[in-house]
Amino acid sequence: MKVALITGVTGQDGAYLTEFLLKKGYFVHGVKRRSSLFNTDRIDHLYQDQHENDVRFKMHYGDLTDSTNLIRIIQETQPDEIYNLAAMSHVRVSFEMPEYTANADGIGTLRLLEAVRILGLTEKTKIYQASTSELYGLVQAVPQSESTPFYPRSPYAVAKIYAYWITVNYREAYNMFACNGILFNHESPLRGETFVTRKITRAASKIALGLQNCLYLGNLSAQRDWGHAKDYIEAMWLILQQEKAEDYVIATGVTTTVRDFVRMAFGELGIIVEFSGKDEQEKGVIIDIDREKATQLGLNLEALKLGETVVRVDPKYFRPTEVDLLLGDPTKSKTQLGWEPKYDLQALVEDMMKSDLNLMKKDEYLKQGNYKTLNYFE
Ligand code: NDP
Ligand code: GDR
Repeated sequence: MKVALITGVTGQDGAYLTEFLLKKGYFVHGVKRRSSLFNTDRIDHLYQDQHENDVRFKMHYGDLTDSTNLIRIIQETQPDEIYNLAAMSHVRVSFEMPEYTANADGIGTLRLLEAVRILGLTEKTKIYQASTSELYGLVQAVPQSESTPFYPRSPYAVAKIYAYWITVNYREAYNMFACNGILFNHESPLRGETFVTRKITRAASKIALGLQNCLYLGNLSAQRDWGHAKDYIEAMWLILQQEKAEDYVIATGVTTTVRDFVRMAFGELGIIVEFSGKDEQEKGVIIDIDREKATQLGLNLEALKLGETVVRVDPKYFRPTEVDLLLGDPTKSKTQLGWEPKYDLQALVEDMMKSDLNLMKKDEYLKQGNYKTLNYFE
């Protein structure tokens, strides 16, 4: 039985990857941080009673900032494959926590590579490093491929560029099977609530149910190449199944503005939103409602009014330095890995909207019964 170790197992990608590897027959070890509240929501459905016989999923307390802990976990688990997904992954927050981000995302990767080397596992253990399209940062060329120069624009991206190069260096210096997946933005119903797509799908659902009046966003003109996390975790696995360790871009090859993502999300509910105004004064207004669809979906038609402003700009969400345009060229991954995404953007938005509308309906129900409802911190 193959053994995988996943850091960041409690995150969006960790959850999908765990499910994927368990289905493939792997034994999966996950590294999770100690927290004062349960932080395993995304993987609770995969939990197995540890006293049963055929347990294939085990969790270990750990942190990318703690070398000895990583060495112990790797020694105990002797993994064939390590997927290093753990990171302080929010770009805007990295401006507020630059030192921690460098430590966890940058040096954390070094700690992991060094642990494998110290333990003499360089021939046995393959390593996947979660690299990112944020490395491209300030646009040098589009579409962005494996040979496009990097120009990071945030403490997060700078930390990840260290992780990228130290992975390449350990591959070259110690002949390790260590690879970078340069993944463009990927989303899903499990996406963290403060990333822009999930913030939009949650808010559109709440507005349609009369639970929120307006959605406040930052830069509406930013363009992202958005795919579905379920497709992207499969690429991670494929990268480690190749004969030779290499780095790959994983992307859809289509880019869209935040503004258009908002339109598509509301569009799923039969609500047509149009934008007017410039910069901080820009706003999104309801210009049409498909009442039949809205009724079918159980929306609150009394709360939805033509001419109502449902999106505004709040400059607090602007970043000190922004990444304006990401558009990936997935030619290498398609030809070499045979990777083909199943979801396009429309299918992704549909999946997220369906899930969040259901979630918000449950929340409305709980609210009516005076039970504890979801957290709304941004
Ligand atoms: P999430 O933010 O959903 O998950 C991050 C995971 O890392 C969580 O399990 C988190 O734990 C854990 N973590 C954070 N800090 C530490 C630490 N110091 N030690 C151990 N664990 C830690 O990210 P995603 O699943 O979206 O992304 C996975 C990886 O891929 C990340 O490295 C991200 O930077 C990278 N990436 C993501 C892309 C995307 O579009 N999603 C695109 C390109 C790269 P907890 O649950 O306790 O917070
Ligand atoms: P990103 O994702 O920074 O690309 O990093 P995010 O969804 O946070 O932002 C995408 C774009 O939307 C703009 N934006 C807003 N963003 C947020 N979060 N909140 C807002 O209100 C808002 N308004 C506009 C942003 O300015 C940005 O241009 C993600 C993370 O998953 C990283 O870990 C990963 O490496 C990259 O994707 C690829």
